Amino acid sequence: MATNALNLPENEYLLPGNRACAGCSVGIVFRHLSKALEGKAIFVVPASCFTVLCGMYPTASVTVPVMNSVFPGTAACASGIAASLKKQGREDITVVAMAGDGGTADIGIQGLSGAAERNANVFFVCYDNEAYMNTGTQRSGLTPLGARTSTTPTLGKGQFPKDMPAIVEAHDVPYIATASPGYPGDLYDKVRKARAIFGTRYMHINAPCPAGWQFAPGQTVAMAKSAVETRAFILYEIENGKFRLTGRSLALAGKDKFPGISEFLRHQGRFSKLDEALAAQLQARVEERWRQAVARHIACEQQ
Ligand SMILES: Cc1ncc(C[n+]2csc(CCOP(=O)(O)OP(=O)(O)O)c2C)c(N)n1
Ligand code: SF4
Ligand SMILES: [Mg+2]
Repeated sequence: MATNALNLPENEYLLPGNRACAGCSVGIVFRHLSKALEGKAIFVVPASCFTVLCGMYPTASVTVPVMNSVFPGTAACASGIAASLKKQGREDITVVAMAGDGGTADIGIQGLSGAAERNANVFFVCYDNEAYMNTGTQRSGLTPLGARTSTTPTLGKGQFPKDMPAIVEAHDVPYIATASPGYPGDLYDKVRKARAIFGTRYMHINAPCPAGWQFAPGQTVAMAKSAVETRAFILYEIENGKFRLTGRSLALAGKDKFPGISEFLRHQGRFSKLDEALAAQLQARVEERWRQAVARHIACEQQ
């Protein structure tokens, strides 16, 4: 049975109160991730909003071990810890490298690539808030086209984001998934699955950020859901090369009418200058990526 708010286990590894902004989605992500791992995990974290959320002993807000690593070394540190745990016969502990989009797709990408190529026994989680938020919303390789950031202040970013799960897939790793704090049951179930798999596992999580995207803190979950409803963010998993739409995205595959991308973006201050030309460019990309995802889902089902 799929996990939902009613049958989610009560164990908690996130303590009340932390230094993240009000309404930050990263706490929702960590809460469900750590529940699924039953706290049996060591986290390796580069500088990011998640470092701030975790805090420092003795006022840390999480009850799992966290090692702060240098930016480019996240996956390498995690690989070393995994090797050490193997030596000690403690492979029941999951090593989670958890980084933001900057720490994954830009500054940490070579370490991730090396770990994935070696199939190191590491679970790499990218929470994608779509900019370098911790240092004041600079654009990253995963910032969407047209989003205004402190380094793209007038016209917005001029490029589409990298397709990070596709980059990791090119390394032939055993498990890749996307997830959303708007659908924590789906996230939880995917972490449970990833936990039981040996090798490099990669999860890409859409992480709405009230401060950087400029929306009201109470709208975080609605924003995460809207990303999936408009198909700006697609929920799927790739297990040993087999692609499958999951959760709400699987349900949407049977529909032929969807809210437009501007339904999702018009509530975000970073897109306050969204015009028809930009909306059309973004919509075309959504349609193309959705078409590819549905076609791949059907093709894999028929195999
Ligand atoms: C090698 C290196 N470059 C730059 C920095 C400065 N820095 C600290 S946090 C941060 C932003 C990280 O962005 P992201 O990985 O997306 O995480 P977020 O802050 O958005 O959670 C940067 C650039 C650093 N600490 N080390
Ligand atoms: S800047 Fe965004 S991601 Fe960072 S703590 Fe604040 S809401 Fe969370
Ligand atoms: Mg970020």
